[in-house]
Amino acid sequence: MTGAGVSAESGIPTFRDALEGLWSRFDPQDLATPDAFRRDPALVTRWYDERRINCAKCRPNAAHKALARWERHAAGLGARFTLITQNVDRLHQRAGSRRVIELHGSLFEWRCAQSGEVIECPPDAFGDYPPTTPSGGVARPGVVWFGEMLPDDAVAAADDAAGSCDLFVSVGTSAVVYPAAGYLHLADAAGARTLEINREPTPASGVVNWSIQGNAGDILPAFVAAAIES
Ligand code: BV8
Repeated sequence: MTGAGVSAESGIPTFRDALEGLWSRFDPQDLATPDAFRRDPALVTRWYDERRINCAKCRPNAAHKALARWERHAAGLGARFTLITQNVDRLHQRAGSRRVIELHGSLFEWRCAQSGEVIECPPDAFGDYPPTTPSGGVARPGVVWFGEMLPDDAVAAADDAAGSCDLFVSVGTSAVVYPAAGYLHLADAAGARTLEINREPTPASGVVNWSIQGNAGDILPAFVAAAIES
């Protein structure tokens, strides 16, 4: 399972990093909520659209590519590999990962907040905020906000993978946002070995079998290469 730390080396700020420029006066947790969207849909949709445009300009890093390599190798062995991500930047898919469970949705899927109709995103910024939809509603990003339920299909797939794996690896996450942070504990309780790769200690560090501190972009490629070539 990956968190924003896996995309940090691609230039995408994590929630923990102070937001830059216009957004530096905001706490992302105050913007990533249905209440914030109801209060100021223009501000919230502008923030998400700027993040969407920034993510589209960023490129997958060595950590994303190592996970895609691991998935291809597992497929070749007929072994199961499941990538669960909290990230909304679609960099795993751009790195070649085929099966990605997006627990928190995606910046690249917007829908009408009234009708739920999925709308097409322009290649560049929407420009008007909040964007309006063909049915005359207001568009929202297809991400899961704090206080919103995670998509049922993603939860079911993540439950199944975490509950039946031999090894659960948590990479680049502060392990404080639930229910995502619970999957490591679910895997541990189901008998999996657990590994954490993160730049700093987290609440999961004392639970896992192994905790490696450092950059995902350095550790994951080395770990996957060693596993594949061993
Ligand atoms: C839910 C999408 C049921 C949006 C995100 C009170 C009321 C309501 C809910 C709650 C409540 N109390 C608790 C909750 C539950 C709440 C929650 O967990 N809150 C936390 C803050 C305590 N969860 C929810 O609301 C979830 N829904 O519970 O529904 C419900 C419904 C109603 C009422 C009650 C319950 C929904 C949570 C999803 C929120 N959406 N993202 C967007 O992107 O804008 S979460 C978002 O923040 C990210 O997706 C990520 O998962 C999370 C944390 O962000 P970051 O810290 O940036 O990232 P990350 O955690 O990955 O940390 C980065 C780590 O990487 C750091 O440790 C850093 O050291 C490390 N790192 C940095 N660089 C590197 C690195 N590591 C390695 N290499 C590097 N180079």
